[in-house]
This record gives sequence, structure tokens and C-alpha cells, in this order.
Amino acid sequence: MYHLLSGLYQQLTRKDEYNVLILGLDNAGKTTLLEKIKTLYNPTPGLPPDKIAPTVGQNMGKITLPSTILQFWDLGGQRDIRLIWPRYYDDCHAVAYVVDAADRERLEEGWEVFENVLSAPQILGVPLILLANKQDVPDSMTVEEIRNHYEEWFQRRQREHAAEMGPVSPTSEVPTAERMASLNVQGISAIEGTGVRDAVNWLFIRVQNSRQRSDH
Ligand code: G3D
Ligand code: MG
Repeated sequence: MYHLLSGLYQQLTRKDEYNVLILGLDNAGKTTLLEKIKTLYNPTPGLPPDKIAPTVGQNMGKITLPSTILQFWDLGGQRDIRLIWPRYYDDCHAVAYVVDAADRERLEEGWEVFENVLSAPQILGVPLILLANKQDVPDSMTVEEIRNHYEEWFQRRQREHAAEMGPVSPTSEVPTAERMASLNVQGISAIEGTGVRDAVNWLFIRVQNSRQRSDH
């Protein structure tokens, strides 16, 4: 009887853990976002923005949601550190890719890196949200502008590829194009917290859905 009840209890209180990678160029606001998520969801607040130093290595933060624990991994975004990102791909259940919507100069560099993430085989089929951060900056690009900028960059890149490789584009491009059509872009301000709960909710729902699919 005890085993039956404790088994039932465990079943009811079971919390599945999911890893969410927070990726993006350095200075995009990844660590600020992680600390804001911790502050919004945990009893002990995360670091305030003025205490955040550039990330060397990784930062982690766990939040508890109904029957779910989301474990966020903020990996450093500098060029050298980006080389270790793929080591985390195997165990990742969702990706939040952060761009600095106020930094037009580095957007293209950000798309190159984004494209590398998208084309990693382990990431295909993993829920992915693109976060247009720093929406509090008056001159920042809107979600619509970010989406268009990415689309234009992507199409230009496709044309360049086609020019180099002939009219037949590589088959590896197809999933990327499909994914672009269903790409979810959300505007946030990691500093002010605007849009952050919406982004976390989206990730929560998407990892729940993928669990239900894999339960059957
Ligand atoms: P990273 O972890 O992606 O490298 P950080 O980025 O979280 O360290 O943030 C880089 C800089 O951007 C920091 O400014 C941080 O305060 C700022 N930042 C992050 N998110 C926002 C935001 O939503 N709005 C605004 N206005 N700024 C943001 P400093 O000046 O410390 O370098
Ligand atoms: Mg950082």
C-alpha cells in the first residue's frame, strides 16, 4: 500500500526537467535575460543589471513551473566561446536566441550565428524563439523590422549560395527555409522585464507539447 501511495505521489508531483539554451552574440542581453527570469520566477532575485559582468563560460538558472522545471543555460556569446555551444545541443529541449534590436551594426553578424544554430542537426525540431531584445531603447527595431531584416538577409544569402553552387540549392537549406516561415519572434526588454513572461510561457508550452508527443 505504501509503495502504491508513494508511487502515486511521485507520479502526481513528478517534475520533468528541460534544458533551454539562451544563445546570441555577446552583448545581446542573454545574462540580463537569465537574471530577469530568475527574479520573476524565483523567491531569491537574480543579479541586478549593474552587477552583471561579461560571461566567460556559462550561467545557469532553474525555475519551477507546474510539473516542469526549466533549466536555462546562458552560454557566453564571444567568438571563441561559441565554439563550445554545439556540446550543449544534444541535451537541449528548446532554444531562445537573443538579438540586440538596438544594434543595427551587428545584426548581420547575429544572423550568421543564428543560421549556424538553426542548421545544427540536433536543433532541428527543437522549439526555438527569437527574442528581439532592448525594446525599451527608443530607436530599437520592432519585431516586424527584425523579421524582415532576417528574411532579407536570408534571401540574399540564398542567392549568393545559388550563384556559387549553381541553380540547385543544397538540400540542407530546405529545413531552414521551412523553419523561417514558422519562426516565432517576440519583442522583449530583459532590463525592464517586458515580454519575458510571454517568452517563458511559450517555451513552457512548447516543451510540454513535445513531452506529450514523446509519451505516446
Ligand atoms: P550578454 O550576456 O548577451 O553578453 P548582457 O549581454 O546581459 O551582459 O548585456 C549587455 C549589455 O546590454 C549590458 O549593458 C546590459 O545592461 C544591456 N542590456 C541587456 N538587456 C537590455 C535591455 O533589455 N535594454 C537595454 N536598454 N539594455 C539591455 P552594459 O552597459 O552593462 O554593457
Ligand atoms: Mg553574458
